[in-house]
Amino acid sequence: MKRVFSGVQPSGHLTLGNYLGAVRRWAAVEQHQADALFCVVDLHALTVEHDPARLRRLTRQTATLLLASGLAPDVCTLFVQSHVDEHARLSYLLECVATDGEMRRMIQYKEKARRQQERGAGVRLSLLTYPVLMAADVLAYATDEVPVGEDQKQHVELARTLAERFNQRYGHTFVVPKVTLPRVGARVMNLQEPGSKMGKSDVSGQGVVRLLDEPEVVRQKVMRAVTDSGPGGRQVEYDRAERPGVANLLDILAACTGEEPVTLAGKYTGYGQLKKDVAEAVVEALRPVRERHAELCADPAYVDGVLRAGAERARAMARPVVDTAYRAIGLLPAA
Ligand code: AQP
Repeated sequence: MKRVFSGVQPSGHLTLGNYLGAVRRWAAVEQHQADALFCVVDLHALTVEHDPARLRRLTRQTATLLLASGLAPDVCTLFVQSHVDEHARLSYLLECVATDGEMRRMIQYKEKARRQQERGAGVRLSLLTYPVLMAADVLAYATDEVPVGEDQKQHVELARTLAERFNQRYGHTFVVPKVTLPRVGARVMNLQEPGSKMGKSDVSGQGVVRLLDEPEVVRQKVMRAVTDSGPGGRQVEYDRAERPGVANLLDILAACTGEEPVTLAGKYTGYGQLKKDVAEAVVEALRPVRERHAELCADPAYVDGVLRAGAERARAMARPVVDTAYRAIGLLPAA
């Protein structure tokens, strides 16, 4: 059976982008067709300014939301990254095969470093090395496939490069993983700035639909979404380059209904009805998640138990792979 690994950062409240781009598919498909591991990657959330109490809260909330989205602990392994030491152990070895230039080329590093500088904050060294830790997350489990949204594609490609380079220099140690993207919803854009992706650490929040937003808030955000004016007037057309706001709404509706964005575009004569339908489709898609989240919040001991068992299983899988890498690179095993 193939092995699948993917993660989500507890760097903010989970968004519709995280759900349509990744989590929904993990629950509906990946966990049933593979030996699947899903991880709340809390160490990654330390790469930008953070508040310790908020991080603890968000780590628990993220794990609870993953369960609420349908991850089933009897068919997949759900755990918190910092509970398994092997990630940090392997990351250092991979830093010894990665180069400084490779890190500086990462698009997400450039964007996040710029944002930190604009805020007057220093850029943490861990932001630069974050893709190496992500490679360690994936490689420690002999992962075959990494299902992610489009923004993470470059990082998975780096994990492939590092695995191949390590194997070539020190002998076959790592499985070389493949990235898999969803057919629709791979890149959900911010409703207020359709040129930028919908990200959970966006501070203004008006363009970001969060999984726990009340239905009224979801409706308001969708109804206020920026649409496009241009040569076609207010005609509904699916054109990502010329009409990114409308294309984003059609992509979201397509991801919720299973129809094609181009087909959907043909059904509308104006933006008003399109927005209403998108709002209702999103409210309905998120309703079961919000309801299950409320039930799970009433039973924190259950969530703790899932994470404890998940970390134990994950540790048992990662340790032999990481020990092999330590030996392969030339480190003397402890007597
Ligand atoms: N807007 C998006 N559209 C489609 N997929 C998305 N993902 C994230 N945003 C979108 C996918 O969700 C999974 C978990 O994401 P992550 O926690 O690794 O964080 P990220 O990619 O850095 O995304 P965020 O939510 O924007 O977080 P911040 O703002 O903290 O950077 C991944 O599979 C990702 O592709």
